[in-house]
Amino acid sequence: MTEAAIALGSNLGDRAVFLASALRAIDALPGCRLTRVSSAYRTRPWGKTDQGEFINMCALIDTDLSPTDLLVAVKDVEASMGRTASERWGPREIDIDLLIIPGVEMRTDLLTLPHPRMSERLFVIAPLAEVAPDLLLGAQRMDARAKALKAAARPNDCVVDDETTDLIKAVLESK
Ligand code: PH2
Ligand code: MG
Ligand code: MG
Repeated sequence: MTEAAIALGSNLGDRAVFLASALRAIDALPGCRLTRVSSAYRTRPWGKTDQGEFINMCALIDTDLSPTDLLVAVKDVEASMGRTASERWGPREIDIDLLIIPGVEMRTDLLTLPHPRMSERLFVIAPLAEVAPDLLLGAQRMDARAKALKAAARPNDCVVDDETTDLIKAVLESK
């Protein structure tokens, strides 16, 4: 059994429903169990800026799957939810990315761990620091990384959305 940190994002359609459904589907995967879920954050689009605001979250899971099998499984969840978008950094109904599996460093055509661009992205680091403040990225703790990125951020780059957080938690608690 290993732990994995994952990121979720949505900026198309009913974002809260996509995120809650994705989390439920991940918890229902064979050999996977959701252990912690962050708040939902409203975040400014990064990379390609002329698109709608995202909602981002992070979660921790316990899994029996290998990193590659876990990636295939979460990509299946994206597909089963009707994800259509494919433009790089463009709008999408649901995006599920693997961030960190402690002790695993890998680089294949399919998967690089830790996620190669996560350290610069407040929309990934802020929710991850909430569920795993002492997780290390290189030599740095996630709470320290979040503090550094927040100090350099603009006011509405990444803000907790209490209403969406409560809505998603309610869906996850109703089995
Ligand atoms: N995902 C992207 C590109 N840009 N910006 C924000 N704020 N949140 C995202 O999840 C995001 C993004 C491609 O995966
Ligand atoms: Mg992504
Ligand atoms: Mg992705």
